[in-house]
Amino acid sequence: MTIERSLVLVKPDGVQRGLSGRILGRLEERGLKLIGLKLIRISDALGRQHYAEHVDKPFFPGLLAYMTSGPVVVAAFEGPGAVGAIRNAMGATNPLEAGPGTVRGDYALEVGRNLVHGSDSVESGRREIALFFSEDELLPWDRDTDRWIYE
Ligand code: DAT
Ligand code: MG
Repeated sequence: MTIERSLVLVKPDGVQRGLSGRILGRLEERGLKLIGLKLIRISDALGRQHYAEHVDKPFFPGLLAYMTSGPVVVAAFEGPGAVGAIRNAMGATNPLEAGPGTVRGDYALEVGRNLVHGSDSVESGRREIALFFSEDELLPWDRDTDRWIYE
């Protein structure tokens, strides 16, 4: 499996509800490697760029208001098949359809308060990480446990 990168956002509801550590912890425990991390408030402009594919959707104004309403935790993760692994760990977009054991299935009820973002493809991961992090904010590193997680 090739090493992929994904952007993960703990959305404002996740930070407000004190779930940031728990959400990132699930991904860390899975074996995904954290290579960038910060707390920011998303501006309107950044929100529009991040969700460019949704700007014309009827739910976009509410989505933008939600995403800019408070601090978010911004993380970049790396690992074999990281994009799909993170999407699976997040669960379906609508939390009522998300399975047990997923973040959204365990902690959320509504699509407009679904706690977490993860890139939906390797290409989106590249684009979104470049949007949220400058190159010098990313720190690829050799983890002593890598050989116990990757073959
Ligand atoms: P995901 O976050 O699972 O990648 P998405 O990219 O389709 O889902 O949508 C981005 C966010 O927009 C999603 O996390 C919540 C919101 N959203 C999507 N569909 C929606 C809908 N039908 N009504 C309200 N909000 C929606
Ligand atoms: Mg998406």
